[in-house]
Amino acid sequence: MAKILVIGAAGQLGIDLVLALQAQHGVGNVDVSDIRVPDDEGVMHSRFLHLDATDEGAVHRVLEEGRYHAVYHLAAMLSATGEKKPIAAWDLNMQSLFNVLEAAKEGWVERVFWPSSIAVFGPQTPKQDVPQDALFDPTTVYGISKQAGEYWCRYYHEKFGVDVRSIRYPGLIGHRSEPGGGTTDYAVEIYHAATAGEAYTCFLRADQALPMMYMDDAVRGTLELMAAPADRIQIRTSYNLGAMSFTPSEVANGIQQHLPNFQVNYAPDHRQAIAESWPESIDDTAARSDWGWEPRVLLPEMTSIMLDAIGKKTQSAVH
Ligand code: AKB
Repeated sequence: MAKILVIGAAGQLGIDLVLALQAQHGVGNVDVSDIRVPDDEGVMHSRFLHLDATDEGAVHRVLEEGRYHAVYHLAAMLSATGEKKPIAAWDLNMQSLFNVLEAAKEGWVERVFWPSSIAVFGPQTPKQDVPQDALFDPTTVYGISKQAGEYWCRYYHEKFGVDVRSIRYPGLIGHRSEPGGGTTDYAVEIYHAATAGEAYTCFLRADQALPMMYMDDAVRGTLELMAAPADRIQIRTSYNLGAMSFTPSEVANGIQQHLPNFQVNYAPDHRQAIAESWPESIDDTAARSDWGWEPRVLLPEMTSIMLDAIGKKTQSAVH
């Protein structure tokens, strides 16, 4: 069985992706690394390597020794935190990507996955059904780093034959892991507040629509992209991937169908300006036709899944 490494395994996507990779390839074939220990027992069944993704020597040592078939490089600083630490965000997001791309260029890794984001788009991008090659004008350091990273991925593919694949994720919503420093984090926090019987104060406006995706769809899409034959991957920057688009008030209404007393207040903060600069919905025709992408879970089903799963977790923590 081919060996796999996930860099940034302690993050929101990392935890879910590792669990899916373990199920698909066997725990012993998936190594996980991060600068902090992942807060998930299942993830920690894999071999854990303490790794600073910006440390070129350390990353190269691990990849040269590991000879992994695939590396999923997820370490990044997201949009909201990145605005507080712009230079640190740029350094982490770019240096870590170069470290992995260079290792792949050396032939130590066969296939690389690197996440991009809807943050590559900006105020001048159309708001609805953003095409794959829309005008990019990112306003955040995170978005600028993702846009630059996309072109570096394509550069390493075209110049050096590196098999690097990427997805522009919308906001991701899952119940197994906590979000960390993004503008779309409200869409996870709101479910935790609701199941705890608390009111939620949303940091975005009630009517701010954004593209979103249920975590299991995002993980499945990632694995499908990575399993596709190389000649199906026509886009070596990053694929648009859509699922659903909703506003905070639509999520709140959905939750109130299950928990009628749930209350939401709105106190938009600095993240509102970031959200406003992003599109509301995504055209993912290329992903659908190149490698068969199709979302499965939409808002009503996701709401039931999230409330149920977080509720059960809370109950088992109490008992
Ligand atoms: C963020 O909000 O920064 C991320 C993203 C959309 O890439 N969730």
